[in-house]
Amino acid sequence: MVGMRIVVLAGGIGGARFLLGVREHARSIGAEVTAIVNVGDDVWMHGLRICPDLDSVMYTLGDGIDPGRGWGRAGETWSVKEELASYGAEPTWFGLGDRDIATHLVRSTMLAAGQPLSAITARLCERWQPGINLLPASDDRVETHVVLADRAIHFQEWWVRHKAELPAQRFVFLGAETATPASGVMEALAQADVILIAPSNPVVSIAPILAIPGIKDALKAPVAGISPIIGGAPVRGMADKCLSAIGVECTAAGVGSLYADFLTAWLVDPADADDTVVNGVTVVPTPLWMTDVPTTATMVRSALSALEK
Ligand code: FO1
Repeated sequence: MVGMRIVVLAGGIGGARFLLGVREHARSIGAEVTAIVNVGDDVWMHGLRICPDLDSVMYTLGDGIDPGRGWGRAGETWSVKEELASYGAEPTWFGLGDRDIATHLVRSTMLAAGQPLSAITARLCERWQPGINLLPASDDRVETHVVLADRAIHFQEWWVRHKAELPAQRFVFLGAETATPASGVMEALAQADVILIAPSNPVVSIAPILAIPGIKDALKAPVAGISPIIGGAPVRGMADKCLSAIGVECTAAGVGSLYADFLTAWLVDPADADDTVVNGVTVVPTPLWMTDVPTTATMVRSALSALEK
């Protein structure tokens, strides 16, 4: 008997932490997990295709992540980065580690040979064994660019070089209109018993997934979202700067309103329980600090039980 099928929409660092808990809970109930991961952060750097969110999830679940950074490899060295800087080869502000570069070399070689990103990700996961199905949201190029007062820059430049301090007027997901869901994405959503929205950045991690035609309409199974905002502040990253850029308040209620038209349940931290109402959505107070994997697994259990009612 095939167990429950859980599909998770996720971004990078927060999404990866959440997926550790999803995998743990899934193992305890014999469920199968498919993560549909954002590709909007992806970027060409020094001739290599870098997929930060896919790599954060793959390294985290494969136990190769640098736990402090939440991105890149543990035990990293930076010789190539130093050599590139010695050549004055821009961008010097983006940290490419020597071990991490091997991932980008394998990916870029396979892209050059015409392989789709979903097949490349599967091949990389043969090594990392994440224990879940890992899918890019699209095999097409969809890139988040940030529109400033005088120009637009790639999300990575805004996020890493400028630490999201340049006022963003809006975010554009270049290529989204003509992109199609990656191989396996629509099947996973169609067969899902439940869908979880990870506590990722709603503006630059979840929105680019939903912007790919067909995906949002395919969220037919019961959907539980986990608020990335606790007590009016993002758990990690700079979601507050992204939310203000699109005129959404940095609260559990604000983010819940962004997902309201497809949410069944919205998990909020008890700190936000009293002032979170999302029309037509069941608000479920649950401790949301992902302090360790068992705690996160408990959060996942709450999300699933909220969908059983
Ligand atoms: N984030 C940084 O703050 N500084 C970096 O130099 C940096 C390099 C980097 C290289 C590969 C990679 O997969 C991720 C990297 N990140 C870096 C993180 C990345 O910018 C963000 O994690 C995501 O794009 C946002 O979720």
